[in-house]
Amino acid sequence: MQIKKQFIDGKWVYAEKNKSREIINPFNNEVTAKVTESDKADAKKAILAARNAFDHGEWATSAIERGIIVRKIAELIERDKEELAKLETLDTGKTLEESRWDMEDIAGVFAYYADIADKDGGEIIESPIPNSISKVVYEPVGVCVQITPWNYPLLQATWKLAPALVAGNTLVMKPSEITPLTTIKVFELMEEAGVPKGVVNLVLGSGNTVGAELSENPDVDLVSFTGGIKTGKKIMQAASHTVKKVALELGGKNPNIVFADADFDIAVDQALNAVFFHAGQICSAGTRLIVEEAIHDDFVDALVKRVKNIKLGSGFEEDTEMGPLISKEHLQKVINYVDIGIEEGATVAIGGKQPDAEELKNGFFYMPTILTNCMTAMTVVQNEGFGPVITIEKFTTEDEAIALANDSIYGLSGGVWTKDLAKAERCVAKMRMGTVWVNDFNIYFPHAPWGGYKQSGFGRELGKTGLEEYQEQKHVFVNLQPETINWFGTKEK
Ligand code: TXE
Repeated sequence: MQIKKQFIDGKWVYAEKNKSREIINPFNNEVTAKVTESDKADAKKAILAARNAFDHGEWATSAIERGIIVRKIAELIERDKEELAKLETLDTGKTLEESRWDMEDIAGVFAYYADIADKDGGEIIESPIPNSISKVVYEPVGVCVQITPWNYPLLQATWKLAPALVAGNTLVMKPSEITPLTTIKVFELMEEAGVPKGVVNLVLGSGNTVGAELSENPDVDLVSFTGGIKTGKKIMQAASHTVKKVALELGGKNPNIVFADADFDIAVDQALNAVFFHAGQICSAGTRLIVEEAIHDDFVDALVKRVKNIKLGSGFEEDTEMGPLISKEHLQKVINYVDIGIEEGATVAIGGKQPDAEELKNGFFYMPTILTNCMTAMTVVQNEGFGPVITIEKFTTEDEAIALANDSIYGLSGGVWTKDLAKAERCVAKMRMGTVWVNDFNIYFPHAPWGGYKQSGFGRELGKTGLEEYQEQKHVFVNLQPETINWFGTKEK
């Protein structure tokens, strides 16, 4: 099996230490690919290449040129989207249908940033000082490190790559060591699109070695990270030594509030969609269902009835609705998580174990699970499980629903289901989350910002704010009629 290489300074190269890593198909535990295993030395080389390209290259000079190249990347992704979708399913186990949606979104994000690349050249400010010009211009931050997770490997990479490129930065990306395949392919496409040498660099390998070097290296100006909260804290600490800019998206435990006056069938249907895509491995999964007492029992019954029919299997099979979890280690984490919930008093309404089916035995499958009788203080309600698990809590008043929803260290997203839009607006105003959906869940698009309150992180991806993350603002003041001030040393001693 040919070993896939890293991309440094415009060249595909093996890692210094000549080690490699096997990439595992989570559906059957088989090796699908081998990739070179980068180390700290490779990270340093990649940073140096990005530094040189930024300090001595031309990438930052023309926003129009950058827009043209980023548009080309969007077109190439559009051209190769089926191949990319298959690769993503192979790597993550998610259904091909989901991977296809991801690729549409990914091409759309590159296109969105290509569109706005040259649309904001800065602004003239009304100067309070006569005969002067005051203007604000936007400049790239410099060398950006981008560390991405395994759940939406290419989507998360794109949310970082597209704005960073459009803003004129150079970068080093490190995808999750377990899902690098689509990111490798998109680096090939960026090369084909004509991104100049050294502007984009790709290192592969583990977080503790490569990731740590990238986060602390003094030649890096910004670290953008999507992943777990523990790793986010380490990165923030490592980056603090040289006061790098940091942007963190650290997941969530997202409340989904259903009022008794909501459209029952739609709310049931969407409560399932909110969680079970990609087996619940979504930072914004609505895993914390908060249901008004009057409809609680009927709601649980309706959910269980639907969950019974969810078809587990290979992401490549057309009738599969849910694939496996990403890895053996992650499966074990989800098993322990549900077990703790049961010990703490939650009731398993359905699921709560691995499936028995023989054909799923080699994969990392866990059954879609609903836990009732959940209380806010429970670990399963507070911690992000990142699996196909819904916890259900009850409420009786609007204030109680909001208090429950906000009782979390996280604040990424949440949902409210009601036909009373005034009530929805009252809830929205009090919910401490970066995104709140009313009568919907898990909707995102390139134009709107994405990111968290509280320990879900800081900074925003997507939208105009996503571009601003990668820009410095420079105030330029030009005095058109300079005069002496005569303050220092004018009085003879
Ligand atoms: O992610 P890590 P893990 C959550 C989810 C999951 C938990 C842990 O709850 O159960 O995080 O998952 C790199 N310096 N999310 O441990 O470690 C690593 O190589 C620099 C939420 O698999 O956060 C990978 O590229 N980098 C989430 C990336 O960090 C380091 C998505 C993410 O891995 C590093 C995934 C270090 N010291 C998991 N250590 C979301 N927000 O969407 C690791 N990495």
